[in-house]
Amino acid sequence: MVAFDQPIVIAGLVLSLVAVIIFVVLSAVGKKQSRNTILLLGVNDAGKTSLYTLLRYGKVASTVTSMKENEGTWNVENKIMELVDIPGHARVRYRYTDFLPVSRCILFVIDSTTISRQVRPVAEYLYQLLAQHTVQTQRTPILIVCNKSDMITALPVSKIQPLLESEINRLRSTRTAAVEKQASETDEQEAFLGYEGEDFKFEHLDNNVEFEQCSVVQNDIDKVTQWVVSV
Ligand SMILES: Nc1nc2c(ncn2[C@@H]2O[C@H](COP(=O)(O)OP(=O)(O)O)[C@@H](O)[C@H]2O)c(=O)[nH]1
Ligand SMILES: [Mg+2]
Repeated sequence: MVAFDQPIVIAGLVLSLVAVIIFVVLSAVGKKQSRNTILLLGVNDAGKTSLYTLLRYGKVASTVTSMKENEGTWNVENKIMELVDIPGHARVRYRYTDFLPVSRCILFVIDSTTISRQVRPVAEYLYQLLAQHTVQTQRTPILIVCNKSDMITALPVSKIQPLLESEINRLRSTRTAAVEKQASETDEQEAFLGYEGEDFKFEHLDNNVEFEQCSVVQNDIDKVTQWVVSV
């Protein structure tokens, strides 16, 4: 029989409670701090590896198409971040999902000069990313980096954003129809992106999704750096 009215027992209970609270708080803080990875995603040729090199080494270097991810540290404003450049090839890009739990933010790089022609594969990649459970629950901030703004053929952000929104809208309607057809076979249902009954808009998402244009070859990436530091 335990005597709950004895001071020593009460003190013991209080101490264990305090220990549990401290443990819970510390592990929550630790989890947040451990999210210092910045993911560089996007289809092939967008400029991910060029941006990775520029951020890490401060200079542009020629890149080679690789099937392996690049990983390394980046010191910015006294913070040490982990940069991960995931190859855009459809067969290997799924590996980015391993990094989502530790991702602080995502730089989704697109080539502004080819986006009109490439909007379908780019929107498919982006859709898949936005529908990830971890991206939704952690509300991972995403910057759509509209690269190659030095080229005369580069589309401005004001055109790129609505282009992607209408393509995601199209993808969403075909996917919803497909999911409804299969609903009886699988329980797993993909979260609906945006508001039902309304055309898709990035601002309907819980995530902070922003756009910036930049030129990696001209070392014009200040807006990208500022965004990373601010989120
Ligand atoms: N004009 C222009 N070309 C760029 C820029 N950034 C990258 N590139 C070129 O785009 C090509 C693909 O770059 P890369 O970094 O390998 O793309 P990745 O496949 O996304 O890693 C290379 O030829 C780069 O030199 C840019 O800002 N402007
Ligand atoms: Mg690359």
